[in-house]
Order: sequence, then C-alpha cells, then structure tokens
Amino acid sequence: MSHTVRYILVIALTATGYCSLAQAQMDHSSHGAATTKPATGMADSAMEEGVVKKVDKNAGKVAIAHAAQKNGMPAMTMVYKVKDTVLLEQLQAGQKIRFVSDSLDASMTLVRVEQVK
Ligand SMILES: [Cu+2]
Repeated sequence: MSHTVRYILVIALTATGYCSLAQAQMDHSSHGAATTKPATGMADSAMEEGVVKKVDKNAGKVAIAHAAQKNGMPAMTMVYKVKDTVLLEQLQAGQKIRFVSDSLDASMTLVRVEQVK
C-alpha cells in the first residue's frame, strides 16, 4: 500500500514540474519577443483589448495602447505591423478594438481585429 502511494506521488510531482516549466516558457516568449513564434492555433484564444492611437498607412504600422494582458503584460502602447491592407484601411485613431497579434518576420503583426462598440 505505501509503495503504491509513493509511486502516485512521484507521478504527481513530475507532472507539476513539467507544467510549471511550460508555463514559464510561455510567459517568457508570449509578448514582444522578436525571435519566437507562438504556436499556431494559440492566436484565436488570445484576443487582446486596446485603443488605436495612430495609424501609419504608408509604413503599414499602427500604434495600439493595449490593456493589461492575461499573461502578465502591463498596459502599454506598442507598434504593430499590419500586412493586410484591407485591415489597415479600416483602422482609425481612437477606435476601441480587440485584436490578435503574432510575431511574424521578427516583429509584432496584427492578424485579426474586431471593433468594440
Ligand atoms: Cu505590450
């Protein structure tokens, strides 16, 4: 009986150690890290809230003041690339949005935007 209990405890400890390691790596690479790409499929569950501060259509960039994020990022203003010209045309300073970003080509890029009314 005590042998079985110890065996289960070892499994539990191993699983916990693995999870916290994965968590730490996620936090580290989750935002603004130019060289890491989030796993595909993560984007949809990671809508962030923000306000468009400035749109630079010539450069294909937009500055967004985003709210504090679930991953621990405090609120701040960041510049994102916008590759989709249709999306870029829709953006205006002052808009409240929910958005998904991805680190493509070593810079944060907007991949999806929803307007918040
Ligand atoms: Cu940020």
